Amino acid sequence: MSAGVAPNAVAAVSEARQWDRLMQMAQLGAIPGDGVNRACLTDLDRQARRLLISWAEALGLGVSVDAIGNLFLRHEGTEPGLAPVLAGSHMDTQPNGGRFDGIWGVLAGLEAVQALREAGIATRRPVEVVAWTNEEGGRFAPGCMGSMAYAGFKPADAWDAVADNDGVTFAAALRQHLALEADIPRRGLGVVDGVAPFAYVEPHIEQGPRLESGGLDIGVVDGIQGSRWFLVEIFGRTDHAGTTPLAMRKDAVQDMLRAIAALNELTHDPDDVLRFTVGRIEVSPNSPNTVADRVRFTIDLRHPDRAVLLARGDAIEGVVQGALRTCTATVTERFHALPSRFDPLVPDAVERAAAALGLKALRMTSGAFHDAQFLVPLCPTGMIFVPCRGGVSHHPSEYSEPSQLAAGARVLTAVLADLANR
Ligand code: HGY
Ligand code: MN
Ligand code: MN
Repeated sequence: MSAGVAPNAVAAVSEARQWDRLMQMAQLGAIPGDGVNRACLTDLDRQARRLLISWAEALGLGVSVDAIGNLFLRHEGTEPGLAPVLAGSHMDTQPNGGRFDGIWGVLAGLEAVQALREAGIATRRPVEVVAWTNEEGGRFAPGCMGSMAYAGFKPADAWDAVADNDGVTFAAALRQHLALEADIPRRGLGVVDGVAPFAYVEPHIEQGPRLESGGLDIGVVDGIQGSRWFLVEIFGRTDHAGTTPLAMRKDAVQDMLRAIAALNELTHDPDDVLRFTVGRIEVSPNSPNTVADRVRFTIDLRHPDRAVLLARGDAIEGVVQGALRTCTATVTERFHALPSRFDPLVPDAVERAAAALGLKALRMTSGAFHDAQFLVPLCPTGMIFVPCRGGVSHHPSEYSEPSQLAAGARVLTAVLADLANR
């Protein structure tokens, strides 16, 4: 079914309804500057999920949750046994996040399904809107736990011992979360009864400047660059800041500075393609007049080329160890997502739908990681990007126009009408 075949479903997409739902969600964890701070597996996360479920139930969608908290909203097809088409994203945000990253993809899925139902478009295949658990990795590292567990990259208990800043483990937070959602029907984790999804489509804001600067409406995402996360822990000794000669110190902060300076050299890229970020630093005992005996810092390394990502990432441990002068250190890899390319099925469907709707589209690789990359081994996968102002994301000023988001939802509606009738 081509995009032109479902014009009434596309016409049933409501810009105002989608925007209103987004603004209601943005109230759950609102922070100054129009931002949102809604970490995974918190009361705020559960309030957002309950609000989403209330909209889904009003539509008659089937609601279910799996063992790692992934939430599914099912629109039944005329042939229920067929593999479903999945569409969605995540609902958790960064601590200093915006109103659109993740949540728009979930609400676009709901909007598209509602438009299909209001237009009376029957789909052979079921369509399931999905909200993946812990995509951001801000509270519990790494990100994409829900989609990784669903796709079998890691067992669901792989991160049980990971703790947040308050010492709460992922296992304890998930246990509490599932208990508080005990009334929601359960489903198996991952491919249930051997039926893998037919396809997965993830709408998302671009989180970069290319669409806006090119005056474009839609990003036809055909791949995602690779990401690797590391945790570096440096061990020294506490000493008195006033009496201990510098020559006698085992100062974890000073060795951290040496290690980061050496890592900056390792990751220097004159073409500015490689991404290297130290985003979190913890110092212990964190006292002005005590020499630090322990530092933990994170590394987020990204590159679109597999060989470069592997070579630079594999060199990190040696560079850190070589930079230390008085302390010892451990380097632990916590996230390993190689660059992924999408099967043409979904990107081609997105491109056709954008063209049929008269939207200007660009094929592109995503610089941000997404749950979509973990669905790639399971089924044909793709993403629909819409522009965001100045390319800004992971910041309260993150913004996309209601009309841009509605255009994305219309493309998704056409793509779902296409794929769910294959
Ligand atoms: O970090 C990322 O790429 C994603 O936005 N969580
Ligand atoms: Mn996101
Ligand atoms: Mn994000």
